[in-house]
Amino acid sequence: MLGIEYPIFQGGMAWISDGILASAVSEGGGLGIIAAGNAPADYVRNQIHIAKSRTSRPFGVNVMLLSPYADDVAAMLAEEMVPVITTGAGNPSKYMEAWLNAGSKVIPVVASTALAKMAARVGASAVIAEGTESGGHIGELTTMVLIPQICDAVNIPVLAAGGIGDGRGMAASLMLGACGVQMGTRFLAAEECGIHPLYKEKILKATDLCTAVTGRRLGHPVRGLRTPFARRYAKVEYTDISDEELEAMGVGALRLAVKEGDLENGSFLSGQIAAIVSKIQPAAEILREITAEAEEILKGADKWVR
Ligand code: TUI
Repeated sequence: MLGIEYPIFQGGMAWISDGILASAVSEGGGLGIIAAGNAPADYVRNQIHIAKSRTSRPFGVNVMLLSPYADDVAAMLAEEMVPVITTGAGNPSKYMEAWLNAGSKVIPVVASTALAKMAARVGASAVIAEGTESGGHIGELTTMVLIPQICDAVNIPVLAAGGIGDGRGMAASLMLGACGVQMGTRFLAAEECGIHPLYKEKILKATDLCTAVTGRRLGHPVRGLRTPFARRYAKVEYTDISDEELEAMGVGALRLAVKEGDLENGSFLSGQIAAIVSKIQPAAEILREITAEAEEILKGADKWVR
């Protein structure tokens, strides 16, 4: 459907997934995805031009639907004719007609069967079902329970996301009914990922219990590493602090992590799978390695069959 070699998407991570990372993943045979995050449309357009200058293979752009610039970014994407548009943190229905008319394939990230069905009804080409193991803004259900339920709910292809970081996760996702995967955290350790070196180091050193969820009180639960910032936030989240003050605490923290490596004040978003990310390597090698691991496991799966 997409003309890619490996059924692996690189998740659109705000401030992180730029034209350089996305083009490296696409050149390597996966689907690289530029994250719009909270950025203005001109920034995203520029990243699209960077990606187009570095690869002739298909790539995608992720629209973060809570962004104040979501309308502008959506309109810009209809002009730029990007092969794939993914969406996150909301319902993309109001943009579907414009994007489909522009010839893009639209693949929303969903965390429930209700939104998956709606996406299919309004013309999505596939959905990415993202479990609560993932980093960033998360839903309630785990990948293990979400994937089969979404597969039963819709007749379009399903990709699995959340908690997948190697060939075991990929093979398991395929067994649950997915036809591909999206990974974010593993690509934080790609050579072409431009995050601050201290961010990479924190991912490589992470252990199983290193992430925590904050932001539930404001309705936007977000998973990240347990850092001083996350601990300060968690400490005041259920006090009498106002919503406005709480909201203000989060502003800029993502940028401080990604660009400055600010260990004290940065918000280092990460999925629960960070502990198995153990080396920095080129994006293309990540794609080859994970696919080879998954193939090996799937070939050996007949040991379970009489
Ligand atoms: O969107 C993400 N991950 C993100 S977005 C982000 S930036 C941010 N900024 C401010 C507040 C919160 C986040 C960092 N990481 N992943 C895709 C995703 N979408 N996960 C869960 C959902 C989701 C949840 C509920 C999608 C739709 C939904 O329901 C919407 C509806 O209207 O039914």
